[in-house]
Amino acid sequence: MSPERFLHFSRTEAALIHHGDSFMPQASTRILLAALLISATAAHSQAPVQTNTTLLVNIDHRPATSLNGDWHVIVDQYATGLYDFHQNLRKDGFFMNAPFDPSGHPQDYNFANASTLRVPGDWNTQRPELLYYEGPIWYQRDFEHTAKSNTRTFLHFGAANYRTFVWVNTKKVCEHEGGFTPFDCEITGILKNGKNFVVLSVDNTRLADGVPTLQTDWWNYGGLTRDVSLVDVSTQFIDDYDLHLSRTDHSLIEGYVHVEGAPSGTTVTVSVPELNAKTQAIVDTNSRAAVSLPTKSLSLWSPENPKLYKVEITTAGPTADKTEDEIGFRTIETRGTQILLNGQPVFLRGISIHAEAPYRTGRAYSQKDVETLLGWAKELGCNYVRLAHYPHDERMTRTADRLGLVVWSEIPDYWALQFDNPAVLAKSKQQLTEMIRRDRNKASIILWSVANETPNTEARTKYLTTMVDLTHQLDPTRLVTAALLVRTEKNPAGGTTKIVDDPLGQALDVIGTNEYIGWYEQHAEGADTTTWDIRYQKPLIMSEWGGDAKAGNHAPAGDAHPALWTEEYQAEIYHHQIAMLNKIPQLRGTSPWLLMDFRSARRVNPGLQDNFNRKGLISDQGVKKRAFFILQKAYKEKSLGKPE
Ligand code: GCB
Repeated sequence: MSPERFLHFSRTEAALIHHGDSFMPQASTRILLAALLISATAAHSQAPVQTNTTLLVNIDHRPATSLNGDWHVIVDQYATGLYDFHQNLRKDGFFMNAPFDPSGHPQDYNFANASTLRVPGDWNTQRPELLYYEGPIWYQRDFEHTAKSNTRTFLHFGAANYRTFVWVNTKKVCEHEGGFTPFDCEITGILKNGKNFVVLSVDNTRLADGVPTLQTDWWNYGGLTRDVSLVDVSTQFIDDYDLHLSRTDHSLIEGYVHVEGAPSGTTVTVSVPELNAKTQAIVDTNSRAAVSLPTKSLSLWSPENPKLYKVEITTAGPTADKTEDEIGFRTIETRGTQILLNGQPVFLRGISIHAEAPYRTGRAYSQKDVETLLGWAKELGCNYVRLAHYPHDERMTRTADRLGLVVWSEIPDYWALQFDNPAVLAKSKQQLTEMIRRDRNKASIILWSVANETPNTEARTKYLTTMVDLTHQLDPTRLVTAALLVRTEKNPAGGTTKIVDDPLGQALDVIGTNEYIGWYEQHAEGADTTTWDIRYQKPLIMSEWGGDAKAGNHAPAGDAHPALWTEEYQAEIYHHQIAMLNKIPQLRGTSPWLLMDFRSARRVNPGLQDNFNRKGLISDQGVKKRAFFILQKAYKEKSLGKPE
C-alpha cells in the first residue's frame, strides 16, 4: 500500500484546521487536554491534532438526548466530500449537506436519500462490502433543539475509530484522533431552534504515526462505535472530579471537583447520603475544589463486596449544577512483591478480553455484550480482567464495578509505535488522559497499562517512561503497569530461562509479562523445564499466555500428543502453564490470552483461523473449549497463584 494512502486524511485534516470558513474555535476556556498538547506542540514542529478543550465525565448519569439510531452514510473512498478533482479542498464539501435538486446544479451526493448505518456500531459488520473497508465514511443526521437560557450544549461521542471531523449546521465544530476514548464538541453557539443537522466523517485509515500504528492483531473496526448524545449543561458545570479513598485513612474520601467556568469562591457540595456524610469545598482560581469527606462505617469495595455508594455533587449559585455517580471506595498499592487491595494481599485470577461482541462479532458496545463477556469471566472464577488493548466501552468498567472484577485498563501503545516521533507521544498522552479522565472514579480499575509488547529500544524506554510518569501525575492513587516482552536463554538443565529485565520495568509499579510457551515457542511441555529470572522485586502479572484452538476441533480419543489447533492441545498448554506459573514466587496475577476468539486480519489460515485469532477459551459463537474448564477449576479451587 502506498504511503499516499495513509496520508489521505492527514492532509485533509491539515487543510481543515486552517479552513477558516468552517472552523469554529471552542467556546470553552478550559484547557485540559490542550495543556498537555500545547507543551508538546511548542517543543516540536509537528502539531498534534487534538483541538478539544473539555471532556464531560459521568456522561451516563447526565440527562442526555441520545443520537443513537440510524444515520445516513456515504462511503467516500476517494474523500470526494472534501477534495475536488485537482485535490483542492472543496468549499461545497459534503459537510454542507446541500439539498439535492434534480433540476439544479449537478451534485454528486444526497444525504437525504443515502442508505443508513446503525449507531453505535462498527461499519464493517453491518454490510458485507464494508468488512475490509479502511477509509473515510460520512455520517449525517438531523436533530431537534430547543434553546434554553444559561445552558451549554455538547455533542458527546463515546468513541469513533479512528479520526473524526465534525460539522454542525455547516460549521466545523471539532475533530478527534484516537479510536477508543470519548470526546465532546461544544455546539452552543451554532444551534438553532428547531431542526439542526450534524455531518461528520470518520476515517479508519491506519497511520504509521497513529496510536496504534499499522500493525495490530485485531480488526480495524471503523465508524461511530459507541454512543452519541447531545448533552445540555449549565454555563458552569461539573466536568471532572476524582473521589477516592485515602490510602492512609480508610474512612476518608478525598479528591477534587472541577467546575468548568466557575469563578474562585464557588461552593461545591459532595455527599454520600447512605453514610450520612456531607462536605463543602470552595473552588480555587483554577475552578477546582479540594475535597475531604470523613465517613463512618464505610464498607470497602472489593471483588467479594462490590459495594457502590450513590455520591451527589452539587454546585451553588445562579447556574448551579448537580451530578450523581455510583462509586466504590478501596485502596490499591504494592508492598514488595505483593499487591494490596484495602491493605490485604490479593492474587489476581484473571482473563484478557478484547472488545469483540459475542455471537454477532464486531465491536462490543451494548450492555448485553458487556454482561455476556463479564458473565463468562465470573463463571471462570475470575476476580480480575485485563481489558486489552485499548479502553473499552464505559459500560464495561461500570459493570466491572458492579460485579466486583478488578480491571487492567490500557491505551493502544501497542507493538512498534514511532517511539522517536514527538507527535506520536502527544497522541499517546492524549489517549491516556482521556482514559483516566473517563474512568478515574471506577473502583474496579486498579492498573493503568501504558503499553503492550514494545521493542526494547532507548527511544521506546524514554517514551514509555514519560507515559508512566504522566500516569502517576494524573492519577497517583493507582498502579502503573505494561505488558513486557521477556528474553529467553537456554538453562543448564536443558530447558529455557525466561529473563525479565526490560529497562521499562524500573518505572513500573507492577510488571506485566507475556509469554507463549507451547505456542510460538516450544511444545506445551516446555513449560515444565522453564525457569524464571525476574530482575525486579515487584509484583508480576503473567499478562498473556495461551494458544489457539478451533472450537470443535478435537484430537482422537486417547491421543497422547494432540495436534496444534485442537482443543486438547490448548488444554495441554493450560495444564503445563499452570504448573509452571505456580513456581514463580512473585506471581501476583495472570490474565491468559484470552476469553473469546476475535477477528484479526493477520489470521488468514483457511479452515482454522479464517480471520479470527482462536486463542479464546470460548469461541466467538459462545462455545466453551476444553481449556476453559481447566482454568475454571484452577481458579475456583484457588490452586493457581498465591497473594503473598
Ligand atoms: C500477543 C499480543 C496480542 C496477540 C497475541 C497473539 O502477544 O499482545 O495482542 O493477539 O499475542 O495471539 O499472538
